[in-house]
Amino acid sequence: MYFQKESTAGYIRRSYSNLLQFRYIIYPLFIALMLYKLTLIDNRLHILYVELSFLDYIIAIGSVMLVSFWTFWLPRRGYLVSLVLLNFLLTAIMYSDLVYYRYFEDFITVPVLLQTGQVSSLGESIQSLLHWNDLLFFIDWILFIVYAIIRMTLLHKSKSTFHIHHTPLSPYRSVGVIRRFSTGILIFAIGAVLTFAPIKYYSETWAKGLFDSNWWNMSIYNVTGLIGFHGYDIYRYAQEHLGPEHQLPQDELDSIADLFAQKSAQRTEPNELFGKYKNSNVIVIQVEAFMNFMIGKNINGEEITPNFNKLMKESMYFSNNYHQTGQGRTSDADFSSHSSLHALPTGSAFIRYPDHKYDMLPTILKNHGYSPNVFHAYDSSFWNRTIMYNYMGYDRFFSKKDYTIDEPLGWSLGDKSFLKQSLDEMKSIKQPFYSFLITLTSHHPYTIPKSKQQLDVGEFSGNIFGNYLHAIHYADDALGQLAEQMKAQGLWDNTILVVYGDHDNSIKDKPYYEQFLGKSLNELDMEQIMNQVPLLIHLPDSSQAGEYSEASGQLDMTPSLLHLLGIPTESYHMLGNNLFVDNERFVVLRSGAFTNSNVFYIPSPDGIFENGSCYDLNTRETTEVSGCRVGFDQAKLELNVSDQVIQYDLLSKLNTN
Ligand code: GP9
Ligand code: MN
Repeated sequence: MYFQKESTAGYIRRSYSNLLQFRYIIYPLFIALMLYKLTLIDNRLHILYVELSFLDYIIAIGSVMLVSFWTFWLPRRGYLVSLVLLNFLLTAIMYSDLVYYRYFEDFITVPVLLQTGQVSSLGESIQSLLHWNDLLFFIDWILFIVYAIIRMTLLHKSKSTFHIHHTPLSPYRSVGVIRRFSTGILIFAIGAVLTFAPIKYYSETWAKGLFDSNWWNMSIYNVTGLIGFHGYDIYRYAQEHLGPEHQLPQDELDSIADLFAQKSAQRTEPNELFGKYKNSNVIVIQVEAFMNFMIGKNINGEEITPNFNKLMKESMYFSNNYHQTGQGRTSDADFSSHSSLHALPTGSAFIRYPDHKYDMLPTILKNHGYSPNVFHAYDSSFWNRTIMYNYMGYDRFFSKKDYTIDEPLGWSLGDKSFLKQSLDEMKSIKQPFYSFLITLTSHHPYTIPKSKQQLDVGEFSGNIFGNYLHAIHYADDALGQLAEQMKAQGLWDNTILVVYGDHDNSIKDKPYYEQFLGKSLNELDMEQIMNQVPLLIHLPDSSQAGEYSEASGQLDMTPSLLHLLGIPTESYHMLGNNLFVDNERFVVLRSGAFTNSNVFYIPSPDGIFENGSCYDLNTRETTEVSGCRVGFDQAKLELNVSDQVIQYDLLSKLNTN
């Protein structure tokens, strides 16, 4: 007989040494691998001020233990398989985060996952975001799979010699189960201490208040690490959506109402422009990735945006205008421009809270006799548009299915045909109308066919920056045709035309811009380049034409248009400036950066005020950071109020006058 009776002590000794060999060698290996990958991702992210410290490693070890402690509860084969699967899962999460970050400068969060259509539609873009040396993330997979196969084969063979000990009736088996169970609990407890003790320490010292009023996921990551960030994100989402209805204390509601009253007073001034264009049609074109740095610029003697430059001569051109978008990109630009509220710190308001109450331009105009329509030749579900546009009060959303795809280009229909077909549609829309058009051809990664590349981009030929210039040149051509068609259709003299860019182009490499502009650029230059988008307003009589260099932003569009149309805004809850009154402007970006006419504050990724840079706009050099303190607090207040309004649906609760 091959099995003999074994003493309890002997069994425990043997099972203990098995565990030592098996679990306690494999497990540290698993943790080491995860640490390696977390370090790798942190290096690849290149976030300023965010570097892994000793305590961050402790948090990382703790959080890996927290997500893996339960594997100890499984028998050895299940244990091994689940560690392999966990490795796969965590690697997939980390790597997806990295790719997503390269494009959006943020991590994948629950709200973003609810936009899976979004991520898969990026298609070609995603490919250009994958780098060869990313393979370093996956080298262990092959080794691990080979190891697992060998290990399992060996286990299979050896199992027959031990099978007597695995019968359910064996008293020794329960000893093993208890040991496994208690080891799992111990790992969980150690993991919890290693994770939460340093986070608690951080949040009571330099990261104080971060979890109460976060406006940037990078700051959370800086405290919690990547696994902790995802844990927090899931917790935050569950709290927002599954918990009881949030009740803000009355004094907080009062201070929110105060801020809106203050903003309302600042934007209200019945000057000669108020109502000057009452009942004019309004056409707003939101141009994809249309940035300000190349407006008026040449490459090899050719203008990049000749049509926009021409339009500028008879329009108001706001040359210090900012996009205020966050993770929701195009949808954020749309949201902020129409609601005069800030984009959310995480995800897109279009997706997270489409059903909440906002004072939106299309609804307001509809109530004043306008026909509001929106045009975008792409799948209507993207950015949850179908649902959101319904709530925004549009009569109709003309999406991809409403267009003849006679100029297939990039993601969908080329801008030229898109703008032409949209204007054709407007012939049958009752005037006055409000038409909002979103272009798409100049979308990342900007590869348009050679036949459509009209510029000589010289040294940028074949790279993404050169492709960007080509795509913008094409979009500009489409704008030129639109202006001509408006004239031909008799719309030029009774329509306010607004053109602005939605956000940056996601090309962050400074050398491209230095090469293009022919000068070296400092932090302030780059911050402005990446956040400035052109804004052009053509008034029906071409009046007020000229360059306006005072700061402005997307939140300003709705209050400003309402002023021109003579619609009082006192009762609306808007945070933007009115560009047609003489008032000091304050523009806050979603990152917490802000500017007025004197300073530009660039926050630090760790969220600490003192680590940010306060630039004096006269010298364009940094000045004492304390000079930005008041603005910093105001920016934070405005972002917080906006977030609360959106998240807690406050406009449906606030008194509307
Ligand atoms: C797609 C378009 C692109 O409909 O709005 O969105 P983006 O990727 O720029 O947010
Ligand atoms: Mn966009």
